Amino acid sequence: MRIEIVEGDITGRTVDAVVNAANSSLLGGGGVDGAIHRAAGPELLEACRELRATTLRDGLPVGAAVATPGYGLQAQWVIHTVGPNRHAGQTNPALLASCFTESLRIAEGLGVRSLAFPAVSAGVYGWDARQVAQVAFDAVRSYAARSPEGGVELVEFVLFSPETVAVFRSVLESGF
Ligand code: AR6
Repeated sequence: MRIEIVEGDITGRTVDAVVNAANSSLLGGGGVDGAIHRAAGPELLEACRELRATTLRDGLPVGAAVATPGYGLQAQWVIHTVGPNRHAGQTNPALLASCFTESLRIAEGLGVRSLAFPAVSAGVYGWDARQVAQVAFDAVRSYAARSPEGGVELVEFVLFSPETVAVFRSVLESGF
């Protein structure tokens, strides 16, 4: 499994799946969630509403992940995950690690070969980008070690700001 760091907007990535940093309602929001919903179009919200009306009546728990089609995106799939909200006292890194691990597990089940993650929880949810990078790389590497035959070949981290790119690069290069 290759890890790459990309600066830019995750909605334009040509990968099999993009991960959305959603909230438990799955009904949209700001940040990367808003951008993905705008780019994918209204069918994405319809698909999320359908999930809420059927399998996810209480919402998507923190650390869990679920897939919908990508609709207007280049990506075939959107994998929605809910990061821990530091402002709500959710400071356990295992919850954040679970977002990456669960997204990979779902991606593998869908036959996804390339996957793009944003910096889950590093925006509105208040986590420090360095800690997100450490948890994310650790989770991805542990997953790859446990699932050496897994189908996901490329994991991109698509980061909006040059500052976040620099932080992720330094963590990756330091071996964290
Ligand atoms: N492409 C890549 N990264 C982006 C984009 C984009 N288009 N837009 C923002 N980011 P956030 P969270 C970066 O707040 O902290 C939403 O309202 C952003 O700069 O999107 O997990 C949800 O509905 C930051 O580095 O996600 C939830 O309520 C990173 O993506 C809540 O925010 C994550 O920031 C989730 O908060």
